[in-house]
Amino acid sequence: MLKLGVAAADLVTVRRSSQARRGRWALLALVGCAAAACTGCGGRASSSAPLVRISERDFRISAPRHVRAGTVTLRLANRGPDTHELIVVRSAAGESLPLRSDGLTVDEEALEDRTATELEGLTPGGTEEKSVTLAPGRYVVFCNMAGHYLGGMRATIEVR
Ligand SMILES: [Cu+2]
Repeated sequence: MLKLGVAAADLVTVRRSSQARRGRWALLALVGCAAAACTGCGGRASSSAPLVRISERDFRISAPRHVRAGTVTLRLANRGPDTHELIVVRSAAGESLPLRSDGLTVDEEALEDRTATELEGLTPGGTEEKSVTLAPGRYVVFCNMAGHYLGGMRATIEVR
């Protein structure tokens, strides 16, 4: 787990501090690290960038309403007890995001060209950081595990 974390740090700075029973969550953590490496194109977390703290629980997201435009470090904490993820997309006021045909998940592919970043597979008790540069505008952050967006795991952030 630690070795994987270091390897993933080449692409993205990932800090995980899962207090969950390690055996049970080892596989999920592995998947999480692999996913973090895949989405590493979002860039390295910068220590000088303002910190934006976001926390997730079943089933809601706590995020600041306003964030200053520019490069920030997202610090995502999963207060569980479920596994969660976070996707950041630009969104018009009052817009509901398009759903896939399953009726349970947001159609991420349809939002690809306005997705700022994503953090995937965060296990309960874990935290993860990722750097992202946000242009001014309105953003929706949400979790796209099946049913979680509809269950209330979404929040709006105004970047200005
Ligand atoms: Cu979720």
